[in-house]
Amino acid sequence: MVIDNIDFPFTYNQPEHTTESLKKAIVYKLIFLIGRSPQEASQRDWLNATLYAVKDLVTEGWISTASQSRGEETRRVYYLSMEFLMGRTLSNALIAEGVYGLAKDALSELNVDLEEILEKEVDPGLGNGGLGRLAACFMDSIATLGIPGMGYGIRYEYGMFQQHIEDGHQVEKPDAWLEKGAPWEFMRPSKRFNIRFGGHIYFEGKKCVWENAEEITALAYDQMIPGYANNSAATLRLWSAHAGDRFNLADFNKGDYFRAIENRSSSENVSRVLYPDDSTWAGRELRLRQEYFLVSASLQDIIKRHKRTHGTVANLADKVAIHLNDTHPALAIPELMFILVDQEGYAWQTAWDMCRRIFSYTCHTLMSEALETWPVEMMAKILPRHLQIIFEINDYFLEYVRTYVTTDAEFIRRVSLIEEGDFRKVRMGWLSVVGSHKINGVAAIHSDLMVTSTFADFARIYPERFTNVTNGITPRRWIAVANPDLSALFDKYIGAEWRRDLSRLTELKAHIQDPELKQAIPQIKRANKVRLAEYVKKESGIELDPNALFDVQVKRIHEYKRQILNVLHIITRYNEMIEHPEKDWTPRVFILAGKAASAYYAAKQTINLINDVANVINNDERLKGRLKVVFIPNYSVSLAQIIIPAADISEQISLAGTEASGTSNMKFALNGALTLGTLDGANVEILDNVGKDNIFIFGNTVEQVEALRRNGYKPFDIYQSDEQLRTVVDQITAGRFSPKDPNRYQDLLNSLRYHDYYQAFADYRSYVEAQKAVDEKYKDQSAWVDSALQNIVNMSFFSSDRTIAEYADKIWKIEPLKLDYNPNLIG
Ligand code: CRA
Repeated sequence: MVIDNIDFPFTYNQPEHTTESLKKAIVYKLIFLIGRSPQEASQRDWLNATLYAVKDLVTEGWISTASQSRGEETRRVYYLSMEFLMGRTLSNALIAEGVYGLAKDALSELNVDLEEILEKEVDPGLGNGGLGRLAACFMDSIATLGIPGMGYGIRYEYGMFQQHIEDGHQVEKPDAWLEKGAPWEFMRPSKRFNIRFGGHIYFEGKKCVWENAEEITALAYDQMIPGYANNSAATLRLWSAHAGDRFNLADFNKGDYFRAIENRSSSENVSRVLYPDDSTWAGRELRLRQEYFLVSASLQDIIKRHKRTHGTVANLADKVAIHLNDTHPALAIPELMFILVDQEGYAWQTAWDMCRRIFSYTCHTLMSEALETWPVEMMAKILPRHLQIIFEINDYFLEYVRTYVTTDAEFIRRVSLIEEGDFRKVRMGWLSVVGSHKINGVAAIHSDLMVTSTFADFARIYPERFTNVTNGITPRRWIAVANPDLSALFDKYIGAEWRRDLSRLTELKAHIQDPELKQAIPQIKRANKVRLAEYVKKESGIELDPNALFDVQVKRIHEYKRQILNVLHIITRYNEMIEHPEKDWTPRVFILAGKAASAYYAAKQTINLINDVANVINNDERLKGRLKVVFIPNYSVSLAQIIIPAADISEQISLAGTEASGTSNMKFALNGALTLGTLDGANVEILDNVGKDNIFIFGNTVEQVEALRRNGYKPFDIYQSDEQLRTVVDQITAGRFSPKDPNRYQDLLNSLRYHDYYQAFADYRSYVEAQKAVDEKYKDQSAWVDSALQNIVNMSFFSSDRTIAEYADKIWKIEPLKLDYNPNLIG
């Protein structure tokens, strides 16, 4: 390997790699980095030694890509996100580097089982759900396509809590993921930036001075995201808060050593823990500090990097694109204004033009409770200069609206960046739109709704800014890593290229009638069900029949996702089975998993109900094992990798108009599950791609949902008129599933009977009918396999490589680097 004209004598150049060389590398790491002999090494030691050895392989390509993109002075994108849900590293890296088989053999010669040690790797939960996992898939695609760019996030000391189920309830335990060490990261002691909070501001002429601020240090930790088979890697830089060596000198000098140190730890709180809220907004001061911490550290770094290459910021907007993953990093807009105006001395208008060319923003939800607004008072206290800049942005913006759009006072009030009232608030969504040149939704239906609902006024002001980029998922993790048998089948028919070009899947269409292929699909599914059944047996003791239909809903627990509708149907089915035991019931296993935000009462009640219902059903011998319900605790990326490939049915049953996109729906379909879903989010595009005979669609459309809302929706009427539904609701009310605590679900049921904001009752009947259609179809296995295949071969569109190529082309205006794709590494 040659970097910067230095020829490295010791190289891991893959084509020369052998089992022997990998074995040596692993043992070398074990001895000299971990300090253990092979005789005394634990499974974790072997895992870490392997991780270090593979890290070396990735590092080579990482360093050369970085120097190539520096050399080419290319335009780059910086993806700012409060969440990155990366999942485990090792198996993905082994596949990217083309050495999975070699590593397996090398370890086996050392009497170590690769699959066993893979399971030992911690799964850092630095995200809540879809948004964080999407950011991870995007990093994978950025690396694979060779898009010059970087991700920026926070290195939370505690990620998403560990979920335990005790007596049916969710119990949260802290996730101290760093305690076991983080061999994959590089600490960057020299990459440190001061972050300021509070203090006060004053003007010296036109110049604003910000003084007496509290300061903490942001310290960088880098992770390499290996590109697939291209000898290249992208960087994810995560910031950690450090008090640095700043003590409170006054306390220290008074001899109050303890207080001086105590303050240090409170300033380090900024990166202590991820907020466990999904699609909702917490509104607490620490969160505002976290958001600013991410933004300020990242922007200082971006400017420094840019100056190092270009010597000036004058061309910043030509060379830099910054993407805001939802509004969480929206403070980047006033922060860049602060840098350009206060520090670099640019005129306001010049700085603002640069800002708008640089920023773009993805809106991930239309749920009103997720729209961030910060009290003006809080922002004044923590970020006085930024608040002032936001006011100024607002003045210019409203002047523009009055001049070019309308003078209607009501319109002006609605679009103002400041919400008036007793407590004035800064509207972060509005700020993101005003400061960006492009705003995108995450699925076609969501992007349409975005411009007719939340951002309707802004679509009138800036129609050209709004666009759609439908989400996607990486086929590397979601097929190559998660479903090795299906990967091997693809390889056999269409070669290995699908891993970097999912459109190749269409080539499978030519083989769709091949009896061998048709036979292999259910065999692979069955093997994956056996794998999941073994996990469930080990973790919870429940036996699952792999011949049953596996019906799966795994995602955050949220009212809009309507896990409750799933439960209502499960009980309906249970009642019918007890009433008609003689019928030819298709054996079913209902699998649910997901975390509830710790303060979300209704969601926690739902988990409790699922477990109570599971308990009754799983112990009812009259069912003869033909119905089982399992709630799998502590859903995570690594669990998803076991659960999704084992599903026959993918439940995507949110109320139409509420799930912006969903991404598990894509993972399931690509792994050959049939979707049972509403016309919501990306389900709509899945339907377009797979065709109506290969998906089960039910429920009201967005228009029908809105009409019901307008005309006064009365769930109680449905409860009264639908006998099966009434029976189910009355059973829960009477404590049929919680005999020791019969009133346990009163709140949940009252809310359903009298409000049912997410219209579960309205869709109940059509859902139950759709479930019957599922049973019927499953009886005809050949038709089922045909449909599963139609799902698989029609999923090309949902690759995150397509999504990222669209962002690069339409939004960021960035060309990929020309990387040497190495065909020897694939497979
Ligand atoms: N909760 C949406 O609800 C979407 C992902 C990724 C979400 C999902 O439907 O697939 O984003 N929204 O685009 C969100 O986090 C803040 O909003 C999600 O993950």
